[in-house]
Amino acid sequence: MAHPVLIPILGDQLSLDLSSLDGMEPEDCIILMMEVANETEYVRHHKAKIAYILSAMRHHAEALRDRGWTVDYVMLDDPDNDGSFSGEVARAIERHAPSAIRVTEAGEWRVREMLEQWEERFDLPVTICPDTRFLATHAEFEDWAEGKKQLRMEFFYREMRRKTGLLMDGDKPEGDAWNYDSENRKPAPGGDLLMPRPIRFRPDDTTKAVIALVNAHFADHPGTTDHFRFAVTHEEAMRARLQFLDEALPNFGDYQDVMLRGEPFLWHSILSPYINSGLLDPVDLCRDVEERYRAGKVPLNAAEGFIRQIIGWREYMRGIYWREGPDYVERNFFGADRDLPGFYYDGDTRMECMAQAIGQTLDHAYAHHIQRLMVTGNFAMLAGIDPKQIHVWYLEVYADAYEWVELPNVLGMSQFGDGGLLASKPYASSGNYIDRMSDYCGACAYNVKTRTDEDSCPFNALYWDFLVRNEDKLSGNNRMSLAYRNWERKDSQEKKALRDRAATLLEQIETL
Ligand code: FAD
Ligand code: DLZ
Ligand code: SF4
Repeated sequence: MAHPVLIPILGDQLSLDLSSLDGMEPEDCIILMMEVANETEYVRHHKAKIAYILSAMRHHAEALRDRGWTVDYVMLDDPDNDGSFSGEVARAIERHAPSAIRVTEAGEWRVREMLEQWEERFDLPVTICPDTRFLATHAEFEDWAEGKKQLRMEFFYREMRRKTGLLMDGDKPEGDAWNYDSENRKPAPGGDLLMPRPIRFRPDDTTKAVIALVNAHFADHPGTTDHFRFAVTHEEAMRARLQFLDEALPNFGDYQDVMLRGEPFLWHSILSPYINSGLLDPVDLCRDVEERYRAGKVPLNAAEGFIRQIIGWREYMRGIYWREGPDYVERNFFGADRDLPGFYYDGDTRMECMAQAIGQTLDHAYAHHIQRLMVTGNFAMLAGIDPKQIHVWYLEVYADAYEWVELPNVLGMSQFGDGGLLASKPYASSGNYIDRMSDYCGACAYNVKTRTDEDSCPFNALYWDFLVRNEDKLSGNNRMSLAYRNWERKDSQEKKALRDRAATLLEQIETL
């Protein structure tokens, strides 16, 4: 092929209808896929996350070849591997003498800045195509956000409902309400409900080879590949999707916030790794969800709840990430600077909720939203952990974590590090919330009902201490006034006991 177009495809661009391929003919192009140390090591990704991405990349290369594309695939252990996207593009230019480069925009500022240098660096025309796997373009999000003091997801979500027509009844929302979240907070169910069991896909030879590679190269990274269960092909991801729609979706809404010991998956979809890396199309999935609602197979609160997570929260988080710029990661509203305790990396803590959430994370590179928000995220904020350190942890340990979605969820939503751009108040809570939504506290070494005893639940005293430490920053927030009034109602002895208990907990944080 004389002077083909070189099309680099990154590890989270595994969609067969990727924008960089649109309108191109296989006989004119070379696709370049690169396993590179820069990407596997810029944070210490969970072993199963790396294994998932590399195996999905290898299978995707085969799927593209089956469709007639020429794929130049660089393996991680290729002795000539340069270790970076730019270095590998440079080597590919030597191999193929391309006339131009076409690439779909990256999902991270770090990589976006790299792609933007290619034209000058390689002296070739470079087309950076918009990522059409998202509903809202950057310009649309900007237009929506323009001039608003607070960017509330709910209003953006309504725009996306109108744009897609999903769950719309003409101009009105289906059922006359936009949001059925108030129906989605049921506590933990009793034992008689049949729990869906997501398919565990058995590793094929490609995945087995990748797992061996990962364990050889990244032994010091968190997590394990022992429980590897991910789909790694488009077909497998479709099977996982079908199983979710059939078995878990009908109860998704009701038990969305529930946490149960030894049950990492509950009624969640576990589809985020596939959606974020391109194996599944998000809007297509939402259309299937709507269809099931219209066929009477799924209640409205479940269908609306699920669709809101995807066309609402997911799109909104992406909009915030790009709008706030590369310095968003530096924000630290509370000036929190405590180091992340070691138990985030081994799950070795007597706090049952933390041990469960972290333990399943290390096993499966997965925890559901409420575990991320109200357990590990809540604890970090209450304890005053440096938001950058907790951001890196989330980016490392979850198979679905790419900075465009992880950072606004962690820094904005869970740590209130942006001072309320994204959330109207901090998601801070005592152990009471965790007790209501889970069966963790009954099995815990700490007592959720008390606050200042030696065995009192750490979340309780830390909650009040967090409020008092940050009073100057939060007391003006209307949504916090009840909490501050409750603090003021306490007598000075109780206040002192709570603050003393919190000081002891923070001193001993590594041993909690
Ligand atoms: P389900 O509960 O089945 O939800 C369905 C889908 O909705 C998900 O697959 C996902 O695509 C989407 N979704 C739901 N909530 C969100 C949200 N807040 N933001 C974006 N998409 C959402 N999600 C990621 O995809 N990557 C991350 O790195 C990530 N980090 C998070 C960190 C914190 C502190 C918090 C609180 C949330 C984070 N989330 C992240 C959002 C959410 O927790 C995960 O999307 C969800 O747990 C994935 O599991 P699931 O596929 O079973 O989701
Ligand atoms: C996360 C990740 C990892 C672990 N490894 C690779 C890789 O070897 N090659 C690759 O193309 N992509 C990888 N990725 C995903 C990239 O980090 C992601 O595509 C960029 O951050 C852009 O969002
Ligand atoms: Fe978590 Fe406190 Fe409940 Fe223990 S008692 S599980 S630390 S909330």
